[in-house]
Amino acid sequence: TDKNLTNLIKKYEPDPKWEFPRNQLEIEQTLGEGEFGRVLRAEATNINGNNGVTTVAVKTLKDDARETELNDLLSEYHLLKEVSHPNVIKLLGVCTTPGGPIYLIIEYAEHGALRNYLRKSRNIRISHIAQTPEDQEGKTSHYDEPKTCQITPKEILAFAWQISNGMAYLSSVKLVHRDLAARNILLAKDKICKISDFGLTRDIYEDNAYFKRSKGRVPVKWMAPESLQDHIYTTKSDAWSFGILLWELVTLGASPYPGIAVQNLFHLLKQGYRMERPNNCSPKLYQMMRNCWEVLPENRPSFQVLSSRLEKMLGDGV
Ligand code: ACK
Repeated sequence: TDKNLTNLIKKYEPDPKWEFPRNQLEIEQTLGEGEFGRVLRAEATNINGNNGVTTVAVKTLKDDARETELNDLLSEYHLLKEVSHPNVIKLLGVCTTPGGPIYLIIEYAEHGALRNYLRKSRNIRISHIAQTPEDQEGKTSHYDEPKTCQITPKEILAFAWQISNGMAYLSSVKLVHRDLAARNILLAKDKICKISDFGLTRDIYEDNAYFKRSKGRVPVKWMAPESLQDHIYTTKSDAWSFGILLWELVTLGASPYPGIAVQNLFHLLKQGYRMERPNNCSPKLYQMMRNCWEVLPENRPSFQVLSSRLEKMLGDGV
């Protein structure tokens, strides 16, 4: 239709406020790769009011990406332009002019994806040993070095609180994430959580959490029953996903509903089945998960309520 065409043209129109010269961007390495997308690390000179060189992350498409992936990347760009919160990933610039690949330049998160970080924290010793050069040379490794990367229960709560704060902000500006999961949270300097990959970018990256459908991959195990059944997405379906994210946090990045096939999940949820309390999870935090997994969306807590409860739990040390 005419309206769609107008929107499309608008999407491709360079915005001088955000446009960044490609020759001021020095690509250094690939951080991650999906089916059609790629995240690169780069050094940007004089970007977004920062004088000198800034390490940034660059989202781009692979050569075989289709029109839809391009659209998704541009959608994310236009969405990111409008948001600003310490717990939401920040847009720094964009390269959309002809004569080169499309680059979405976002802030660099030094600890990478939260899910990977949580999983790495489980066997920090092993990964540490494997990486020491002394190891390769056959010398003694830093075996007794303190586990500086170990995650404490308090940190888990702090992560949950930060993510909830970011989500409260997004819901206040009427944005529904639709793909809230630990793999889409980035961990920046000082262990600050940044919600990322929102908009329609969810089918860019390969992940077996997604169930193939005509519209791409669907993160079934993070989805509320009403999203699975009627494709309804609201801040309350985001709250359901947040409950799953809490479970990912306490299990240090485990895959939800272990042993359950995605095909059976909807039926089980309808029957009232829910994941049980993980061993190391406090009853209070588990109660929060269960509140998020209420079958009726209106019975789930808002992110404002979740934030204040988490804040109180942080203060009480439970
Ligand atoms: O854990 P990671 O290294 O952190 O693996 C994923 C990978 O790219 C695919 O998403 C990394 N990544 C994505 N965005 C950023 C970013 N803004 N800063 C740092 N790493 C990023 C992520």
